[in-house]
Amino acid sequence: MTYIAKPRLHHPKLPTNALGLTHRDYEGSVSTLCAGCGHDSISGAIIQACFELSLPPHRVAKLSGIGCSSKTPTYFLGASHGFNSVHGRMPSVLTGANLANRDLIYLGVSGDGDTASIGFGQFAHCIRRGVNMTYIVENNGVYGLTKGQFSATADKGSASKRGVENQDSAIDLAALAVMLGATYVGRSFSGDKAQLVPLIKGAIQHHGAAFLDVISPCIAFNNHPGSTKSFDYVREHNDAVNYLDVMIGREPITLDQASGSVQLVEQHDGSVLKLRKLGPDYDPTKRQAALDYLQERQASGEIVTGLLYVDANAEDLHDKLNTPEKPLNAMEDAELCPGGGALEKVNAALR
Ligand SMILES: Cc1ncc(C[n+]2csc(CCOP(=O)(O)OP(=O)(O)O)c2C)c(N)n1
Ligand code: SF4
Ligand SMILES: [Mg+2]
Repeated sequence: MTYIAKPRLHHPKLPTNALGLTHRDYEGSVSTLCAGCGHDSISGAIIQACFELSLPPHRVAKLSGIGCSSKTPTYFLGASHGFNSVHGRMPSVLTGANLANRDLIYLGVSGDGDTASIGFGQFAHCIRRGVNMTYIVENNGVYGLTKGQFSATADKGSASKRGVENQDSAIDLAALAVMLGATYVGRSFSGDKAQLVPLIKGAIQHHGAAFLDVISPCIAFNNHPGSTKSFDYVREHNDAVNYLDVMIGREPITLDQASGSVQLVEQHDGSVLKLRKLGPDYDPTKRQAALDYLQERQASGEIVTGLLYVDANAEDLHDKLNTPEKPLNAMEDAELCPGGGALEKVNAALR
């Protein structure tokens, strides 16, 4: 329960990271979600990723919309900035915050209802603009908070808990993100922390729009036979194309697999993504090939997971707009308002 504070005491021998912080320093309030909800596992993976990256919690801004998924930022990174916005409006609030202060690390958390229906336009535009963020959709194929209606990511032919068949085509958010111009796109499963934690770490290190579609079963309304977002279905149909390691700074790169099955991708900030390739022909640096593979596997009922696409030298929105480095809240009056003369010049140029 969010009003029950977690005890501050912890075992004195808990491991610490480079900042001297423990895992506990990255936690939030006690979760109020149903016990066993996939979303709680994703919160655990975010905590683990931020701890391992030694992120200063006060440098992170977490934003969300409305839904069980959008409630989760309360359950991790309790010492970070947080804003629980309106249903489907997280992307525009995040874009505004990012434009005002590029120094923070932006984490957008949303649901399949929040992103693929009411917030669909917002999602598309913040991805195509290349806002520097990690955008995570906790995808359960239903509106969990409002008691289990099909969402737009529910597969055609999948059955609701009451046995009603979904007649509409599903929206594949990961494929759409690739198409819309996201420069880091991954898909994973809340039940596979070994794959999910490094994907989140790589997304946070990425400069540009990073999008993660995480299948996250709703145990209350969408975990029955006939559902294609249940724990059993995802385990049986998971086609993992790769597993990732993320190396920060000057960590030595060790190749523990045959080099043919390992792919190294160096990102903008010097971090290296080390991909243990499972599908030997899958190359995540090729946008069109990624789309073809996603559609081909989807047609045979498989769920492709792993790092699906990355452009390691991407530009973000600030690079495109050539905005000043300094956050707006650190500027003096004279910088924020150049005066009437400057306005007169702009107006004259438009006459
Ligand atoms: C403007 C507006 N319309 C509708 C709702 C009702 N509503 C609340 S949450 C939700 C859907 C949430 O689904 P999803 O984003 O998939 O999150 P989940 O609960 O499944 O994690 C809806 C339709 C609302 N809160 N605000
Ligand atoms: S209703 Fe579904 S999505 Fe919401 S907390 Fe319960 S299991 Fe999770
Ligand atoms: Mg949902």
